Amino acid sequence: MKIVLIEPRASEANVYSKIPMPLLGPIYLGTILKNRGHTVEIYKEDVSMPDYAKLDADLIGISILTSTARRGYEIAGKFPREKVIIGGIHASLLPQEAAQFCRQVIIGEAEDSIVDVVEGRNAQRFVYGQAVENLDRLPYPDFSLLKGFKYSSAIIPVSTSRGCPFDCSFCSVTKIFGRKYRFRSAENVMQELESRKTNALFFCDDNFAAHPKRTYALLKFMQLNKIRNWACQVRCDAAKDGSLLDKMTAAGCKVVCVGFESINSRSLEAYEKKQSVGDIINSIQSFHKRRLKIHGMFVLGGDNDDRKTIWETVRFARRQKIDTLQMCVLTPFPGTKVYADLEREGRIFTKDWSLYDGQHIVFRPKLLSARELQVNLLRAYSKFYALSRSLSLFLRLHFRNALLNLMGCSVIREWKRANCKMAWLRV
Ligand code: B12
Ligand code: SF4
Repeated sequence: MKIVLIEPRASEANVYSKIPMPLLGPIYLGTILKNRGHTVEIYKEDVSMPDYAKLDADLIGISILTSTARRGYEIAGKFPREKVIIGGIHASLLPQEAAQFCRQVIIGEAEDSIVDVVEGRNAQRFVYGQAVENLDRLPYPDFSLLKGFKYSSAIIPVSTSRGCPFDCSFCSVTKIFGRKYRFRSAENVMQELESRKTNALFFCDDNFAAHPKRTYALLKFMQLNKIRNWACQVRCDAAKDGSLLDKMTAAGCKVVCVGFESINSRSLEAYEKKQSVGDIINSIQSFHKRRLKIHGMFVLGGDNDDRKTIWETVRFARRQKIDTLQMCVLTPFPGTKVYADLEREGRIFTKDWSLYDGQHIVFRPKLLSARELQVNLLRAYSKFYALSRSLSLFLRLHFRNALLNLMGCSVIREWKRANCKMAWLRV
């Protein structure tokens, strides 16, 4: 059969727009189907837009996040319904909604059900995918299936684990992958890394260091095999283990992406993040001591945040020399505790999913208006990613950060232009 898998384009410019990294779900599924002898093409619309007028396939599979769901349904509408299946995070959270646009929805992890669905042995409207217990048995994702993807110059995502033992109130991860942390063996990951001829890797695990013993074993392999230039996502508790950070640095880690979430301790508590502002500051010092660059991720707009919190966050990021900054507004993703609370209180004012991208306010905040939050967020971003900061970084010979800051400037400009179309938000 000919199968086409599609990752819909992002709804708007975001801090990652210049980094065309695919979701791994469609690549894993495409690889499994290819290994079964099917002909597979994968499109990530942000990388290569299919010619829909000419696109023909026996089956179209669409992978949706909440922010890309609207576009995903639009794509589904271009094909006869009996040819379309939908999966991914948002479809797993709201399967009834997705089912209106396709013949079948796969809920959750789809590796163990995709073949039966594609080959017609499972025709249920809602297919409940099983969590893959032994991740070592999955094939290594084949990126050659992804149309127009410039592998040699791209940052290649690698997933070494699924699930997260925490359960932050705004996060979708545990709703799909569960709280049980499952991980691949160090040997299995290393074999994948050896097959990847690439300059840059991103471990897209939500919590790369959650199982220290496995992480240490993997880092040892990586150091021995001279793997260089990679980034990962960790919680700030990882920095409490100095020897882990030393090993990460020795094994080629360059950037840590850290969910700091807030410098407002009441917000950290409300998000059930189980970390303190002190932990955040200590971790920044520990990361920087090892020359690890920090991509700091914050969430703004919770019930304890006001206008000042936004500006204090930017000042904090500059003072602490956080290298790149992401400030998402609190977004009530369906299935989360935040969604349940705001929905119960009648504070969600739009269910246009394309606005659920962490950049648009979709609910009424408590201590400031939605407009104030949106406008101040944009201004705060402009302040951080100012042209003058690029210049100053450049003059101090921090070329990487200067370049990233310039990219940030350009994304914020694009984003401001898009927002200016909305009269109520004119800034
Ligand atoms: C890597 C990553 C990114 C990358 C690349 C993302 C991209 N191309 O969209 C970057 C850094 C750019 C990014 C950006 C964003 N991300 Co992001 N990201 C991730 C991360 C960490 C890993 C994704 C991944 O590869 N997972 C592993 C694979 C195996 O899982 P999967 O793709 O979901 O696939 C499985 C199933 O869903 C299903 N499936 C998937 N597709 C399909 C298709 C079909 C047809 C079928 C049948 C089944 C199926 O089967 C797959 C195999 O089991 C996830 C967290 C996570 N654990 O998934 C967050 C996550 C997806 N991101 C999220 C968010 C919010 C965003 C942003 C909106 C904002 C932000 N936080 O920056 C932007 C928007 C991006 C966009 N596309 O518009 C949320 C999404 C929540 C939601 N309800 O939609 C997540 C879940 C994180 C979270 N904490 O909640 N992200
Ligand atoms: S935000 Fe991070 S630590 Fe919290 S539940 Fe989500 S993945 Fe886990």
